[in-house]
Parts: sequence; structure tokens; C-alpha cells
Amino acid sequence: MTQQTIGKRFKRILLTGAAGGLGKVLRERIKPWADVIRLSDISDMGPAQAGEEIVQCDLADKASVLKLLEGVDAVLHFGGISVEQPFEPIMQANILGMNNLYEAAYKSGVNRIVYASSNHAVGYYPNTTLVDANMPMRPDGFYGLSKCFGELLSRYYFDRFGLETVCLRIGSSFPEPRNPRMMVTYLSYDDLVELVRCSLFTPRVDHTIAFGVSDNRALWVDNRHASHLGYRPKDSSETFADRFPATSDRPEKNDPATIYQGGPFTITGPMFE
Ligand code: NAI
Ligand code: 15L
Repeated sequence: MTQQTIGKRFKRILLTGAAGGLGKVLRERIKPWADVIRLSDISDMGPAQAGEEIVQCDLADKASVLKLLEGVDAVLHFGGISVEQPFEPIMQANILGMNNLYEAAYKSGVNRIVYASSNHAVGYYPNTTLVDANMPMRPDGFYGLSKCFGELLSRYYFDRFGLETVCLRIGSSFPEPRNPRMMVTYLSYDDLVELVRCSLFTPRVDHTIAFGVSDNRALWVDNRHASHLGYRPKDSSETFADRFPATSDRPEKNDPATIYQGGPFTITGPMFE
């Protein structure tokens, strides 16, 4: 199935985190995938365009989330706190919010969720290890822990109810890599959209964990357990190789931010309040 041949398979797709960096990218690109795109965020998303509905909502507010899911048949869950923070805000947005979303999705009869997990669910693996989806989680902070919770909650909903989820352990999805580490973890916006499309339209995914990376020269992750998605990245961080020559701008070899896949996140927390 190519991007051009996608029909309007869904009646209403909910995109959470629509005001965020990746939400804005997806908002522009997913319109052909459904009759209606319902956009949600705790922050302002601007006016609705044709084919869009806007619902401003805090994921931690259960009653609002139950309403948010009404009439929805698939979810792209990109909302929540996206960096390391103290436990309380992470608990509200990413743990309580995730629980609310899944309860509401189940009650609304949603069949498929694409969940923006993160490389930080396994950030404490050294970058000398090739990590695959069957290896134990090794979160690198409260944020990474909340992504582990999300992956396990979605696993539970699949085992209990057959609600399918693709968990995307996204590396670093920005317009371009910002440092040498991101030469390895980079996921271009085009490849992100393609990965989300594969995750949404592959006929059967059960519960899948996929790593969100482009076709970078060096990789720390192995997508063998997500091959059924048919994701074939087209971009590579090599386009930006001149910005980060192999010998320059490298931190010390004994720096945890260099040793571990999670990079600086491994030494950011825990943020005690
Ligand atoms: P972002 O921080 O730009 O967007 C997240 C959005 O979630 C924001 O617009 C924010 O207002 C919203 N949000 C936060 N708390 C909320 C709440 N309680 N209720 C409703 N909405 C809330 O992050 P970005 O980069 O767009 O990432 C999107 C998702 O992808 C996040 O879940 C993030 O953890 C994940 N991810 C992103 C990566 C990247 O490289 N951009 C890498 C790995 C994971
Ligand atoms: C993430 O999970 C964050 O959401 C994003 O802002 C980046 O920091 C990314 O990981 C990364 O590891 O580069």
C-alpha cells in the first residue's frame, strides 16, 4: 500500500498532542486517512480547517477524555509530557492520561491505537548493544518509565480486549539532527508519517513495538519484531553528516550521556520535588 493508494479507511481519527511538534506535522499529513480528523491538546490548536474537529482537553480529566473518544475509530496518541520532568506532572499527563485514554477508547469501540512511546523506555542500554523489542525495558527517568507504563497498559488492553496498539519508540524526530547522538536516533518527518501510516493501515498488528528511526548509517535498534508493518525508511541522517564529523564535538568516553542510548536523559533525573 503506497501513500497515494490509501482510501478513507477511517471515519474519525483522533490525534492527541495536536499542538505539539509532531502533532503539527501529522495534522498536515493525515487528512486523507479519515473522513474527519479530531484534534486534541491541552494547548490551543488554532481554528479547525475543513475535515477537522478541535477538542481542547486535559488527558488527566477522565470525564473529558470519555467524551473526546466518542465516535472515534482510531487514535494517534501523541499528547503528553515529552521530556524529563518531576513525577507528579508526568503521572498526570502520561500515566493517568494514558489510563483515561485506553478506558475511553475501549468504551468507544476503538480498534487501533498508534502510541508515541520513546527510545527512553530503553534509554539505559549502552549504545554498544543492539536493542530489539523483546529485550527488557530499561527506562532512563520518570519520563521513560511513563512510556514503559504506556507500552504495558496497551499490552494489557490487547490481551484483555483485543484492542490493537503499535507502540512507536521514537528516536529523535525533528527537522534535522541536533547533535552527534541524533545522527543515530534521527527520524525524519517523512519517515515518521510513513511509520504512522504503516502502523495504522497494516491489517493486523496485535501489540507491536517498533523503533522510530530513519535509515541512518549507524543504528542502536533492530526492528525485526516489527517487520510485519512493512516500514521502509527513505531518509537518513547522512544528509547532515557534514554537521557532525565523526571526530568532532564528542563528549568524554566515560560520560553517561555518551555511553547510553538515552543520552542526556540518563543524567537529567530524577527530578525530586
Ligand atoms: P511536544 O511536547 O511538542 O507535544 C506534546 C503535546 O502534548 C503538547 O502540545 C502538549 O501541550 C500536549 N500535552 C501535554 N500534556 C497534556 C495533557 N495533560 N493533556 C493533553 N495534552 C497534553 O512533543 P513532540 O515532540 O510533539 O512529541 C509527541 C509525542 O511523541 C510525545 O508523546 C513524545 O513523548 C513522543 N516522542 C517524541 C520524540 C521526538 O523526537 N519528537 C521522541 C520520542 C517520543
Ligand atoms: C524523546 O522522547 C523526546 O520527546 C524528544 O524531545 C527528544 O528528546 C528525543 O526523545 C530524543 O531522545 O532525542
